[in-house]
Amino acid sequence: MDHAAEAQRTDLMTITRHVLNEQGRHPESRGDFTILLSHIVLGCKFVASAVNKAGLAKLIGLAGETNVQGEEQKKLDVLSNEVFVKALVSSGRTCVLVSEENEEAIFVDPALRGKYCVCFDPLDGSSNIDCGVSIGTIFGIYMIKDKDNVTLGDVLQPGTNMLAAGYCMYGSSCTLVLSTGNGVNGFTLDPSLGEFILTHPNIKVPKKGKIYSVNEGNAKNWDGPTAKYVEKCKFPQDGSSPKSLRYIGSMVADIHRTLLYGGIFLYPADQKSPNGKLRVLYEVFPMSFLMEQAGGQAFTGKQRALELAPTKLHERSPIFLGSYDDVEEIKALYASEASAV
Ligand code: AFP
Repeated sequence: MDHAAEAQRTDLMTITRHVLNEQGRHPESRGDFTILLSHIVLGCKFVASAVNKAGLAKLIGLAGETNVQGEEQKKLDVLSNEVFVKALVSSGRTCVLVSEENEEAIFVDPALRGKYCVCFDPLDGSSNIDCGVSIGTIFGIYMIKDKDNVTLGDVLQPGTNMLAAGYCMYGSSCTLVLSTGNGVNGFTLDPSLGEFILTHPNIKVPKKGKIYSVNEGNAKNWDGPTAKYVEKCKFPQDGSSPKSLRYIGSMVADIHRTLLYGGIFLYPADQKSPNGKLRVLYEVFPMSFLMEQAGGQAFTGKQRALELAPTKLHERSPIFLGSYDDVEEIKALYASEASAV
């Protein structure tokens, strides 16, 4: 009998226990973050259950509304957004919320205010809902600067100020990946217990990977460095094997695979979308934070992604993120293009 494995199976590290352990590293902490996280976890469990039941409950289908980016909104998007906004407000620990689904920031009623700001995409990859592909919730957490003088500046902070970030992937299993700035850990929902259990401790992205992930349908509009990079992935000149292409079109799923298997995920700028597609506050920043915490890198084509200083809530940015060495290569291509000008 493997006693170590048996001990692990019966000594369950739930996400709450893990965060309480982390809290021990901050003696001044009063448990506010743990409470906030437990509300986020509740939102994730609700959405996981709704996603699982979607077909049965006939929740799939257009709600007849469009979101701020002009995309068709599905019922699950509306539902997930409502659940997260209510869970975050009722935690009593938040002050400003930014959701992909709301044009304006939500300023929490002063009576319910706490010290955290949360930027989130309640259901990213929603165009994949109808075909059962993995989708997810993405979130990034900041600390408010001054509780009595709350402004948009509290959420328009560079990603380097982020305290914690994570995502929950609703797929063949439901996995919540979290970093509080001390590495990255993955927790899988045990449906029989209703608890997220630590299953992927201390995730490290491989230094170099064998996979590239990009929407190649946009290739005709790419800039030089992106086109050269993808060409190198397919026809390497250094004798190495070509990389494999994997692209789901659901950022949570593509990043989850990249974190575990290594490689690079690209959503570059192109002639049609000079700022790329992905949103800084609730896609680029949280995923870049996680990737760096796992030992990888995140680059915009010009700078370290987390050093961007957003000026608009729904701002977009090109993004290249993944294994350290793979991102180094694309950085070198952009640097040589800049020096050639
Ligand atoms: P949807 O929420 O509209 O499905 O968009 C998903 C997403 O924001 C992100 O999750 C994907 O990585 C990216 O867009 C896919 O974009 P393309 O469809 O242009 O490849």
